[in-house]
Amino acid sequence: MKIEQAMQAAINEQIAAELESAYIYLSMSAHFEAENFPGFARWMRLQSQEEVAHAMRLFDYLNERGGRVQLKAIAQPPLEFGAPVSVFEQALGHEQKISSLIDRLYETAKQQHDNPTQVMLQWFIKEQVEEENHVGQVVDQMRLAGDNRAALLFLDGKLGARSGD
Ligand code: OFO
Repeated sequence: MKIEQAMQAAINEQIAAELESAYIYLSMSAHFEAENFPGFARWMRLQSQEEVAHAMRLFDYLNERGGRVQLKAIAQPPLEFGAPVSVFEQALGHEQKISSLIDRLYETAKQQHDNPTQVMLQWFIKEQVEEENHVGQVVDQMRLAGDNRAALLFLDGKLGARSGD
């Protein structure tokens, strides 16, 4: 069954939100490069790539359902994000916002009695739990490190070891 217009529009909004996430994390990566934290920069670059993959998952799904992908304008991300702890706090706040968008999308799918979209979105609901948990753990570690440069460099090395899968 071809996807309804309202559902299609909501998925297109979510594609834009995921690409906006990618753009924000890429800017955070650039910020860390400029601040000489190559490990944090790599972590954010990989995070950005994950967001593109999320957008593409929705892109492919919409096409599979006979919908029409419509790409939207993406806002320019900030240039500077402050101290490392603040960057990760902003990333956590952003993930919480994305989780509520996914929840809203799921509600729309329920109202539309669109079962395939509900099933597809269950992957995203699980993914958001993981994302919030991962970023939340980094925030906790950053808060423990505080202004201690040695502790921050240790964390930089640790986060830089993140694998690219
Ligand atoms: Fe796409 O999970 Fe983050 O935003």
